[in-house]
Parts: sequence; C-alpha cells; structure tokens
Amino acid sequence: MLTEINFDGIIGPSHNYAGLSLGNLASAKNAGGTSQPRAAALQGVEKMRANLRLGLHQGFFMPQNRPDAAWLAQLGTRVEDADERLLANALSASSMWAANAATVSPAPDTRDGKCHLSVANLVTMPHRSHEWQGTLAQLKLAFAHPAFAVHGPVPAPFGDEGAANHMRLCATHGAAGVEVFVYGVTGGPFPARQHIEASRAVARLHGVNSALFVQQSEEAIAAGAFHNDVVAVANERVLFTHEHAFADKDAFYSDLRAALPEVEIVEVPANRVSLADAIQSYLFNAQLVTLPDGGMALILPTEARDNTAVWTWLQELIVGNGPIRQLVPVDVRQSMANGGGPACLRLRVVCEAAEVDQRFLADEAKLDAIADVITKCWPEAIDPTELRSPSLWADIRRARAALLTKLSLDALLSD
Ligand code: SUG
Repeated sequence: MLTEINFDGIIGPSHNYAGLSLGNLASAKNAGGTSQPRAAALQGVEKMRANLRLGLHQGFFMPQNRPDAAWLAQLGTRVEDADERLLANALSASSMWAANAATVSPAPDTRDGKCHLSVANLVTMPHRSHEWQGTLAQLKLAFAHPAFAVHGPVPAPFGDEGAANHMRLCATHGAAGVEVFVYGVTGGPFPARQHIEASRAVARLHGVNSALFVQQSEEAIAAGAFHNDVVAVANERVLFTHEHAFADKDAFYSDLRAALPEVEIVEVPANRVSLADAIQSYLFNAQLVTLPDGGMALILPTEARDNTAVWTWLQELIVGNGPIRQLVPVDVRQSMANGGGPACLRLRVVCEAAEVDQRFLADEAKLDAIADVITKCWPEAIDPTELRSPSLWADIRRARAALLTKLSLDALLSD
C-alpha cells in the first residue's frame, strides 16, 4: 500500500545563527545569536516521536559533512584559510530543512509509474548551493529500489528549491494527483528562489501527467515568504492557504477545481491574519497530515499558538465543519529562529515503505539511539564568533560520524 512518509532532516551539530539567508526574516533577526545545536536536534527528534505516536510514518536524513572542505577547495581555499563569510557558508547545517532536499512526484502521478525524486540545486543561496551532492548521495541510498527514479539537479542558473514550492493535491495519497509547482518572479526586494524554468524541467523529467505552474505573489515574497510553504500547504484534497499567497489566485483556484473537482480550499483571509502574522507565526509551515482515522491535523510550531490573531482563527477553524479537525503544536524553536518550521524540516514521499532502505526509517528505538548520540556528541552552544575554532570543527565531524556509525550509514562519511 502507498503511504506518505515524512523524512525529517536531523539537525546537524554545526547549527548556528550566521544570518546567511537574505529574504528570510527570522535568519536576519537572529543573526549573531548563540545557537544550541544539542537542544535543536533533540527538538527535531521529539517532533518525529510525536508524529510516530500520531500513527504517521517517519523517516530521516543524516546531517551533512561540515565544514564542507570540498566546496572550499573548489573555491581555491581551505577551512583554515577561508574568510569569515565563506567559512560560515561552509559550516551551515541548512540541510536540516529537508523540504528543500528534492521535489517528489509519487508513482500514481507519473507516466512511467515510478516515484521520481529530483535533488534541488538550491543555487540562489551560497550556503545551500553545496547541499545537493550530500543530499543526492542519501537519496540514492534511501531510494535505490527500482520503484524510484532519482535525478540529479537542474542546471544553474535556474533556481530550484525542491518540495517547499511544490504541492500535490489528490483524492487520497495513493490516487493520481495534480502537482502544483509554485515559482517566483525576480524584481522585489528579496530574491525569487524558485524559477519557472526549473519547475518546468522537474515536471518534464518526472513525466508528471497533471501539472499546474502558479506564480507566488510578489507581496508574499516581499513580506518574507521566501518559499511557498511559508504561505500555503496541501494534503490530499485540501489546500490550506493565505489569501495573498498567489499572484492570481482566482485563475489558480479555477484551474485546480478543473483538475481535481473534489478539492477543498481553506483560505485564511488577510483581514483575520495578516501576511506579517502568518510569516512571524509560520501558521502555514505546518504539516497538514491525514491521521489513521481519516481526519486531518495541523502540526504547527508553538509560535502559532503564541500569536493571538492566528490562534483565534485556528480555534474557529477546528470547530467548523471543515476537514482540519486537530491542532498539534510542536516546539522547534531553534530551527524556527533560522526560518525553518515543522514543514521545512520534512520531505514527504508517498511510496511503499518496504521499498525504502530501512536504515532511513524511524521507530521509537531508533529515535532513542539518535537522541543518545545527540546528547553525548552535539555541541551544547555555538556562538558565531567561535566558527573559526579548529576544535569546534573536530567536534562537529566526530558527532556526525558517531551518528552515521550508530545507524550503519558509514557509507555516507565522506559525502
Ligand atoms: O533556506 N534558513 C533556511 C530555512 C529554510 C526553510 N525551508 C522551507 N521554507 N521549506 C533558508 O532560508 C538560515 C541559515 C542562516 O542564516 O544561517 C537558512 O538557511
């Protein structure tokens, strides 16, 4: 049976606040602050545990090799000599945000009946542009079964940020769906990270039968929605979106209704929740999931509960007659301070669980083992002024190696 598995990026031991992401308001606001990698990674593990306990299927991806000496070598320098900014870019733990790892088109949507995954090139941001090699190595391992087709990145300069700009609507996960590729147009104060050329390329490479290409509103990008998943999320037949998420919502909604007549659009009006409140609280960066009893829940950051306009609106939503019936706040504050909510931390893959390399699938015992390595090996705190410290680099490398060994994934050591 086809099921949705959420693969979370384990938050790496180099997690820090270097303020690298232009257009990501949380990253800019917290630049220079002291991070807590151990607490951050444990928050991520607890989120996975909570999802397992809701009866959801859970997987994970490993942190990448940081500092990325191979990338610095391509730039003609070394970890020891790199200037401050390059070194921060080489040290980022940004692969934790697995929603940017790849775009996934499940088997029912594709012409050859395979589940296609295209690793995202992430070329717009320097600190993320060297993630794809390590991500691709993991995708090739996790999805080696012939039921999957794993693709390399779309070539530069066409920016591709993966599933964060991709929504799939369908009657049920296992049914054929319509795939919505959301792109941005350059011109506002912040970069548009997803280019339409990249979206079209991914849809072609995957052989997607039913695809819509939809422009994100410039207003949303300018307000800090650097990815579509900051202002909209979909699950099965439900689209949960802010009123101002798209450039031409009427055209989009009508195309969507034509492609999937049973679609239910739950739109949050701007006069109830402003774009600013939506982005500060990450209301839409929720995991909208189908629970085993068939009802839908929103797994939200606790910041959404702390925002009065957002929480009041949500309380009305769940007592109404709509499809979303349950709210599950989770604490991922360390990731949130870099602009990554619950939905950023996961990549959804609809597939047969038995066809995935079992080393990447979670159960309670494995999460205990992961938490144990994190508790023992992850740095407790990183102040950005310490990023030059050779002993910190050694600690970060040792911590990752310990986790890979624990999970029998030593094959990834050099990636
Ligand atoms: O790409 N933050 C990430 C957050 C990604 C969120 N993902 C989704 N919306 N799916 C980004 O902006 C901050 C890094 C820093 O500033 O050190 C950062 O990369």
